[in-house]
Amino acid sequence: EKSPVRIAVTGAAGQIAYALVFRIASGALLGPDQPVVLTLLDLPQMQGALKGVMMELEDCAFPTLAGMAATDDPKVAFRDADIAFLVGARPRGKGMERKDLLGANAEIFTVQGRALNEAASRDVRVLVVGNPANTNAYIAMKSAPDLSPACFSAMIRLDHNRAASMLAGKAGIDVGTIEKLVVWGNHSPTMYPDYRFAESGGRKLAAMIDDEAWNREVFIPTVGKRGAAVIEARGASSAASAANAAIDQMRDWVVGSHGKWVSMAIASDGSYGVPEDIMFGVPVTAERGVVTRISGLAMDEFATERFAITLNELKEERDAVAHLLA
Ligand code: NAX
Repeated sequence: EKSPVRIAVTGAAGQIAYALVFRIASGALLGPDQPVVLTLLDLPQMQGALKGVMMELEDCAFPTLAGMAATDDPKVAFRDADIAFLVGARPRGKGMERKDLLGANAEIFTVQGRALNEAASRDVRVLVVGNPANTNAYIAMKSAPDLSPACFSAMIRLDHNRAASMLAGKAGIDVGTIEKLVVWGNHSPTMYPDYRFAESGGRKLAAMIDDEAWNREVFIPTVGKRGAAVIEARGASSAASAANAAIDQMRDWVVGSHGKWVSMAIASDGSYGVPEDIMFGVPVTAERGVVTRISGLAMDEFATERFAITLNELKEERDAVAHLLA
């Protein structure tokens, strides 16, 4: 019998968590032989709703769910955590400027970073989903000096999955056959989904599609605005697909991507000219918690331009929160 893996989920009474925690508990993250213990964090006023989520988890009778607890204290939530999904965040309120949003979230992710630093397993793997995800992850990482920067990543997998599905439709291929797709940069409409290197069954997608106008005028903007399109259609933001992407990114990270390129936002080591520590979406492979960046990919003129747009946004976000980290 394997010992349980301790998994913390924040924003656990929210809509993404409502799709996420049941899949984690069912074994969709770590497999049917790996018991998990869930600790669910949300605000004090959400503890009642959280109790309801726990009642439903109980009613699923998942054999892999070895235990669970709810709390409003980050230090309790992250105690000995092996894995943490930071989903909860302050949403943008009416009349709130981007600066205010960054500030409000900086506060949350400073507190949570410190709590991780103090209480989590030294090998914890932290995936930040709550927006602005890249900069929130940067703040959590900077607030956890005793943990390796490699413990932190931000979610760009939903954008990656959205891009893959759209490419599969356009090229008339099965989505599962797509390899070497990249989404660069920030999880925001500035992200750069890039299929210049992508292949299916050994054939280049760029050759199969061969339509640069479609790339620039349809594909990139549609992927970038997909979140808004879902809100428009559903009357609520992406939840099940976001939870699915969180499972995908964490599973590939801690179990392995088996040589397949996946996009992850990780702390920059300076490659591709991204200043160190900025959480930037890059192609990686991963095996048992160790991420290897795919480096040295060529940039043409258009790619350079797109890359700079999303990088500049992340630099601005970093600079806007710098005074809060001192
Ligand atoms: P909900 O508003 O349904 O749930 C958020 C939950 O977080 C609430 O229960 C709230 O009480 C809780 N919360 C707020 N502050 C907290 C704190 N300091 N500690 C613990 N819990 C706290 O939002 P939901 O739809 O679940 O979305 C969650 C976050 O994911 C949002 O920030 C959203 O913007 C972001 N997203 C990120 C995506 C990505 O690809 N990176 C895509 C989907 C999603 O938009």
